[in-house]
Amino acid sequence: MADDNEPPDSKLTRTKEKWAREGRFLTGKITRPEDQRLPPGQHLTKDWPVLDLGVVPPVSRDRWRLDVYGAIEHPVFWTFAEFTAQKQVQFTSDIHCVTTWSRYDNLWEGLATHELLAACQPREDARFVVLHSYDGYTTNLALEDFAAEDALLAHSWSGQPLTEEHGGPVRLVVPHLYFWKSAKWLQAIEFQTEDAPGFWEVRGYHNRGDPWAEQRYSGD
Ligand SMILES: Nc1nc2c(c(=O)[nH]1)N[C@H]1C(S)=C(S)[C@@H](COP(=O)(O)O)O[C@H]1N2
Ligand SMILES: [Mo]
Repeated sequence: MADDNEPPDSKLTRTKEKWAREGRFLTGKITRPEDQRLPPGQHLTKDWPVLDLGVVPPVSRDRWRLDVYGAIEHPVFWTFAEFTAQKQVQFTSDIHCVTTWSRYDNLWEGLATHELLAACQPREDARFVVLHSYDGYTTNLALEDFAAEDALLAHSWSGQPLTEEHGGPVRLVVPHLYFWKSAKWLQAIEFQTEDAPGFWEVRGYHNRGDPWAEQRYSGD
């Protein structure tokens, strides 16, 4: 009989343990005191505005594919069913849009980015991630920001499938950065050794986009 106290000894488990020892991918504190919860220059909204390039790409769950490639040991190519067969999490987090609205307590469900990293295993020299979307949008993130504890690839919001206007079937959610980093209609995730600014980042938005540092535009 298997000993319940014996941890499963897979390559994945060992890699995660190694990352935990190294503190790899940890970006620090997620919860903030209530008086620091709303970043400077933001106001709260109860509704959820739609912001994008104006074209909703027609991608049903049936036709959706996620392609993960680049500086990783194990490229991933998932259908929606394969994606949702991975370990699922529910995270509640706040949205902060660079256009100054914030929305509290959004309940997301999907795949934590650290689970994706455990599956694809970034190479030692991987430092950056580019998100590619079905509408042609791109955005770039440092690997540490992508790997934040509360970041996920979300397929549901408030217990319902993510609507197409908000990026369904699947969008990224990186709560600690401005919302333009949270790519809707996610199609591919590319791991890179060099940084490659995305759609808004080459059009004057800040490369990182930390709301508490008001990193709205390049030069801020
Ligand atoms: N694919 C894609 N993702 C995108 C965008 C876009 O145009 N295309 N716009 C970004 C911007 S600027 C914002 S503020 C949020 C808006 O998400 P929402 O419409 O769900 O509020 O999506 C981000 N992700
Ligand atoms: Mo935005």
